[in-house]
Amino acid sequence: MSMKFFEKPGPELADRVPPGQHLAKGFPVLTYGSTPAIATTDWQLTVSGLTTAKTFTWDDLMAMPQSKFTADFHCVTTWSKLDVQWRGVRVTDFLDQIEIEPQAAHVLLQCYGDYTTNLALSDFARPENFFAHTLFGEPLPPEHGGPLRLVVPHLYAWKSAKWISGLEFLAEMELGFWERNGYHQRGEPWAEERYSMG
Ligand SMILES: Nc1nc2c(c(=O)[nH]1)N[C@H]1C(S)=C(S)[C@@H](COP(=O)(O)O)O[C@H]1N2
Ligand SMILES: [Mo]
Repeated sequence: MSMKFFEKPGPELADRVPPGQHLAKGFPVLTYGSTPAIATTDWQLTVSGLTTAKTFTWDDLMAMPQSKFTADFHCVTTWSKLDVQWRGVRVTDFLDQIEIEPQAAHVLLQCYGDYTTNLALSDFARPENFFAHTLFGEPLPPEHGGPLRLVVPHLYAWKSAKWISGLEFLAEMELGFWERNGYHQRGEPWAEERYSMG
């Protein structure tokens, strides 16, 4: 039996698929290292840096406004998945719960399992970004970042931190794991910001 994992997008989808990307079959898992196991009863999200330090529990998160999202997902290794359906908490609704100091211009995202990735605050604090706990109507599976991951649809998916555990607000940019290892600081797929030129 022949297996075909990637498809060239047809003309009707060409404007949805950034240059150099192919449509994935299914939803691949891409993790550096092992998959952490976190029960929602143990789960916490801490905000630190240029904000009042605060820790949120799962119940705190569930008490925030819940929204549905449909978003395209672009991994820098060249696969894309269109119309992924999620539910969770809009980043801007989450940010309504905290006070960020005016000098904050960047955020370093921290994860269970030690992965990090960085975003400009202007790329993070957008209404189309969200913390997801549900994928296609099911609790977000651990391998896709459950119980909670960030999704940042307008940037390559390495910015969509799985098993998110912390947000550190910073005045200056601090590079995350892949950004320190040669990936682009921003990662905009339509501009093919894959690797850093530095
Ligand atoms: N904590 C953590 N988040 C992560 C990663 C990771 O290795 N660890 N991989 C990133 C990369 S490179 C991609 S493409 C997406 C993959 O998400 P998926 O496994 O749900 O497809 O998660 C991103 N978030
Ligand atoms: Mo990726």
